[in-house]
Amino acid sequence: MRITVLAGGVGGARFVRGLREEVARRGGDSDEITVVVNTGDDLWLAGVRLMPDFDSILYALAGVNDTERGWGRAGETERVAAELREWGVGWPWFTLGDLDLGTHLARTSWLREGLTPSQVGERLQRRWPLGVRLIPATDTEVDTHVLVDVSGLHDDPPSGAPTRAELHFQEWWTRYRASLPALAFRQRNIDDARPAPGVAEAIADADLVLVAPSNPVVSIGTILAIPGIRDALATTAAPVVGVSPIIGGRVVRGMADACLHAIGVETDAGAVARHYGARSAGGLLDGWLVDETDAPSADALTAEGIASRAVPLWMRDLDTSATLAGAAIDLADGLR
Ligand code: GDP
Ligand code: FO1
Ligand code: CA
Repeated sequence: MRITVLAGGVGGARFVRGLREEVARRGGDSDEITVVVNTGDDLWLAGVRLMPDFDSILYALAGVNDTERGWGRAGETERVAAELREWGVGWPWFTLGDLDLGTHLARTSWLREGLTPSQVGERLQRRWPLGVRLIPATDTEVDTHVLVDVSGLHDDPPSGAPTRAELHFQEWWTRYRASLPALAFRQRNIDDARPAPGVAEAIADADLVLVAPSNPVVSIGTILAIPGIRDALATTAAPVVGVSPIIGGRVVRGMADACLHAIGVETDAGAVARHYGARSAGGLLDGWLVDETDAPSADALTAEGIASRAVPLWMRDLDTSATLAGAAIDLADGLR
């Protein structure tokens, strides 16, 4: 069975690890799993290109990730980062670990040789036998920027000082921990972006499309904003089943609630499903998994055209992640 997953970083990585495991347990071929990865978090910093969500999934599937922090490599050291701080290069609040920098240097070197980001992604995957295929959603640089209200940043701002600023998503997220009120998210160059080679085909030719429990705004939202991807999702013969990143009205980790608030969507599993919309009504989803604590919303959503089931959504370890992925496969089977 060919399965294509839309995914962001940590939520995406945990889900895909579970999916790879579940497909293997069912005797299937995990080589038939394609992961379309968000590229909105990407940035140039200290002369190198970072692709944080791609790297989070790459490292997690390779088993070399830092499971505590959720990003970067296990056993990391930060000697180069300390030097960069001395030189005043990069951002002092954004740490480039030594092992991780090796990845960024390799990527940047290949980009300089003329490879596209998706070709670079292919090379990075050759190092570890991931068993699944990762593709960045687009080869165009669509770095997300956040329009923020900075009026509360200083106690006594000079009169006439601007009240708004546009920051790279990473500055808003890591420096300000999403605490500056976000007014809008903008992906640079998004109108000129195209899906990376293989992305539209992976959606069109899939037997099942899964939407990982990833940030609905800056991870999944960015993938969906790439011209051509929504069309591919609307026309694929495969069922499209999503998993809620919200459990009992709260994000499991991170600050996705600040992103949802900015676009006027409640932090609620049902509200996120309605934001994605029923495929039968021009939206994204045929099916949706909510946590058992949100069971009442599953019945309401099913009545609205999004077949929903309540199952345990906490991915505590490989086993619970695999069981969750299995529930998504089973829900899709019931829709065929
Ligand atoms: P990021 O790019 O690292 O922010 O990761 P993603 O965009 O892939 O996913 C972030 C989302 O994953 C957050 O909104 C979390 O609520 C969600 N998430 C993390 N762990 C779990 C989990 O165990 N279960 C579910 N359902 N969602 C989770
Ligand atoms: N997140 C942080 O909170 N602080 C950091 O210093 C940091 C460095 C970093 C370096 C490389 C990388 O791939 C990711 C990194 N992250 C860091 C995670 C990242 O900023 C975000 O959590 C994601 O982009 C949001 O999905
Ligand atoms: Ca991300």
